[in-house]
Amino acid sequence: MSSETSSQKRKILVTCALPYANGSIHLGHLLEHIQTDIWVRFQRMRGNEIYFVCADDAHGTPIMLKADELGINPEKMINDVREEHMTDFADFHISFDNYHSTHSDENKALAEEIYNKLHAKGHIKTRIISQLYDPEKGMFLPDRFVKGTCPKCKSEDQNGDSCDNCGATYSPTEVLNPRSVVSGATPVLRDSEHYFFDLPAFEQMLKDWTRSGALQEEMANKLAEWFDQGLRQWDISRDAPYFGFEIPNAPGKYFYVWLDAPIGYMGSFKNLCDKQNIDFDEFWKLDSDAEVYHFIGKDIIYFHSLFWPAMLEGAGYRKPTSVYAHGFVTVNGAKMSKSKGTFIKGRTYLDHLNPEYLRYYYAAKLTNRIDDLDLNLEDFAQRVNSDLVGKVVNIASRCASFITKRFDGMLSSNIDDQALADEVMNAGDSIAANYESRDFGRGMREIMTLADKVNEYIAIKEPWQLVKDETKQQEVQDICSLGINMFRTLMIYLKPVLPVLADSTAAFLNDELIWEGHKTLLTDHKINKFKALLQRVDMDKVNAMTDASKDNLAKKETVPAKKAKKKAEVVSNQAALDDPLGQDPISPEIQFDDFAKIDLRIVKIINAEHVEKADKLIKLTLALDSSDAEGETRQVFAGIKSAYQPEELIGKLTVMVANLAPRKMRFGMSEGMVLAAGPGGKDLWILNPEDGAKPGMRVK
Ligand code: NOT
Ligand code: ZN
Repeated sequence: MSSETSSQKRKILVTCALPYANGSIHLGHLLEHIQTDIWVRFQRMRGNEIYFVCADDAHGTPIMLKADELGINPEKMINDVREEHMTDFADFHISFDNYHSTHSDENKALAEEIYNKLHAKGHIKTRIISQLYDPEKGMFLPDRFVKGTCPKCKSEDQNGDSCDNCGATYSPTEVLNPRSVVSGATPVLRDSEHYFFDLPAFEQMLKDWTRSGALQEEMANKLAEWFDQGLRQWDISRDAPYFGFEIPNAPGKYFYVWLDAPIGYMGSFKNLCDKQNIDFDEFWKLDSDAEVYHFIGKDIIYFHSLFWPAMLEGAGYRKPTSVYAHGFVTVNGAKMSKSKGTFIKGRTYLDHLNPEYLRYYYAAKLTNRIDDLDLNLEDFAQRVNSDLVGKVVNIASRCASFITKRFDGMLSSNIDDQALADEVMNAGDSIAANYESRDFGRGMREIMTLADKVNEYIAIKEPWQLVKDETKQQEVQDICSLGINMFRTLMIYLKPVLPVLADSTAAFLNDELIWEGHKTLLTDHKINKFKALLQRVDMDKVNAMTDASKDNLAKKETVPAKKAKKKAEVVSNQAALDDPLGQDPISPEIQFDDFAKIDLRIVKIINAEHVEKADKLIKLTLALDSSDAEGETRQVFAGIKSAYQPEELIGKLTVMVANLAPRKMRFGMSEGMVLAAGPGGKDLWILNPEDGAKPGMRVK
């Protein structure tokens, strides 16, 4: 797009997903906000006109009920939470131009306008649906607020939409002995008219958009699968009581939270435009030449790549230039866990550690793909210490004192090693390209390789030896001046990631570290006294942070918080189903008889395949009693893709539960369960076909 020499300034609007206004910011949210912020800061440094907006996502049933529990009105709650979110983000140096709320006048006006346009064009349909209703609380119940007995296996206390015991999925109206999670009352079926957005009408446009090349490859593939399954009309209304915006000309009906959430991007931008006299339409009109990007997590691709572009198209607005999805954060190889203290809130992190450590670590591990990112806390400390303290800042600390003590802070006018200087200065284009394409990890590696070279240069020249020789003083000044200059260039490259370190570097060097500065060197230039720029990561503080994350939950639990947690668990059950590796505490004790019922067999994996749309699952064909496909086989979906690729598994042995009742999963029948050992992530092992184990053997 833009090259370093082009004077064409781009107009860019960037958003990241809107956090819900009923919970704290945690390290998972921060991956996205840090990723986006680095990209935005880079674009700003390059002189582009860029606006970075976000907001709290303030509507919906969970927010309404949470405020209820706290005994405050939802407006008060969402204001408090928004304040908290803004402080957290500011402390991680997320440089929003505006942070608004979806519960705002701008958003209400835009949501109504977009809805009215869709309605006028015939894209809104209505039909009556039957839904469970809580007669005590006087409200319709979302699926996740119903519990009861599984209609298939009859196990009690299951979710309204799926069973943890047998894996069945069903509609909440099929649940036996249903009860409302909100009041405990028995729900009744009630009819209600709902409003639907006619998504299928936009199929061709969406297909064209998908093929336009603006989307990540994995995202385009997902979309292709959704097109194969057929698009369906989208239910955009909810009945009162609901915390949200009432639908025009439909008393008692409210916009579903996901209808006005993406419009919230526009609402926040509109609010900014009004404050700063920016032309909103320049960015959103149909033939706009501005660029619009949404950074999101992989769980909300459907909303951003189907509903949102279709709504914009139907209402006569331009579509996003692109939607960039990232994967989830795991900590120490597993899903963030409250019991292990790895469910870490942003605030808890800030209480113990410097936010720039996390910014760098995320940058160093980010790619432009939708892979999950593991925050391994040991590796985090080691990486930050070795790269930032040991490589980059080390250059300055090795050179600075000679310059200030012996040469009155003056950098030399000679360039001691032009080839080295050129190599570091010329890397700018390629580092810029990695920022532009969001391949931050690659960019960080490039910078660290240069830092290694500079350190090597200093080590070979040994200015601390030369300084002892009165005739070598000029050399010492030249070497250390080049060192300081190279440190400066590297800090220009790192500025989007480490804005605070860059600021203290700027003060030390009397230089602003603008992007174009990477092409020049400071000669005959006075610098200031060097002060320690960055502390090493102290593992004790990391441990204190995880300890505090455990405490957070154990100590402060009030009764409403416990109730809320119960609900959160209901909500997270589906996620747990998707993540069979989620690390749990020891399960309730069972009797020997229960154990004896489990038939464990050694089986041979005779086929293994990727499962479309399932990031963690592999479809296995297991031979039960012989090593080939002629005997009895079982098909099992196993969540071991973090550790193995399908092709590595064929021919290996594993232990399976052979008498587990078959479970219908989203992807097909699973006829058993395979066992693997390890903490999770890449560290997970199945058996190797050595040591005399044979398929069919019983495990004792
Ligand atoms: N609050 C949502 C979430 O998953 C994100 C909303 C993003 C805005 O945390 N929307 N769209 N489309
Ligand atoms: Zn069941």
